[in-house]
Amino acid sequence: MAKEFEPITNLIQSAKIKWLRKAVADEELRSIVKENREEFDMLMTYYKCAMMEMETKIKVLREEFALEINRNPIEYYKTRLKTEASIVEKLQRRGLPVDLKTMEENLFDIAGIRVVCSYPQDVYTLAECLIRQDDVKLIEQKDYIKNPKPSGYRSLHLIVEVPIFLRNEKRPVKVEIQLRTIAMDFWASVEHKLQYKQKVASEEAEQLARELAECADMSASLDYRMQSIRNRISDIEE
Ligand code: 0O2
Repeated sequence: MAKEFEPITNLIQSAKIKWLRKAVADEELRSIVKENREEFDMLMTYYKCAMMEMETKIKVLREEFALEINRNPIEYYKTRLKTEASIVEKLQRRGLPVDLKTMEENLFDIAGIRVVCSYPQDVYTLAECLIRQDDVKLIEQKDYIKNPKPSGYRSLHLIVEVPIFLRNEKRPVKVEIQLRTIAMDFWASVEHKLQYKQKVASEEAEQLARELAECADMSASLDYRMQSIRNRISDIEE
């Protein structure tokens, strides 16, 4: 079945809205952050600590995998904290009030870790290893590998809650984990660049989006083919 592409007028309109929202967000951000600087910084520190907790878990698994199966499913990983402007922009896009309580209750991707694996199987193995740890609580799972986005985007997204241990309290904090293969990561980084190229002519943008969607499908089938070759090699070795 032919894929549906977003009409280019919608894309242009949403780029304009995004720009306007950003301008408003920057202004609103300045006053909100000024009023709540201390509280905001503290909250961001909690997210940073939770991100570090997840990073440690990834590092530990990486070490263990290296010992046990002599092949590391984790190629590389990246951590990131959402910027202040991007937090405000997302709240506004969702029509939510811009305050710290709303931010904490509604945005689950302020702390993020992206883990890149070699094969699709590794993505699920790793996700399972993380979810079954008893201090990790799975809040939400979005499987864009089994159900890719219309753009072609593929990844496994997990929202988890991990405890951080502070001086006088234990606090659960949400972290978004994006797990994907090298091929999915390569595709997402190329496609991400296109999203920010507002000067591309509409026809060209549509053509590029179509080609990218095709590439995503090709890249997915290559991922599974390579995985099957890897499995056959492992069988021979065993
Ligand atoms: P950043 O800088 O990576 O954080 P929303 O964020 O409102 O779209 P939701 O439900 O929070 O909605 O998130 P969703 O769609 O499950 O996942 C959002 C994140 O996944 C994005 O984060 C991207 O990192 C990635 N992503 C999702 N769809 C695409 C896509 O089509 N192309 C690419 N390249 N990445 C995608 P942010 O917040 O956009 O940015």
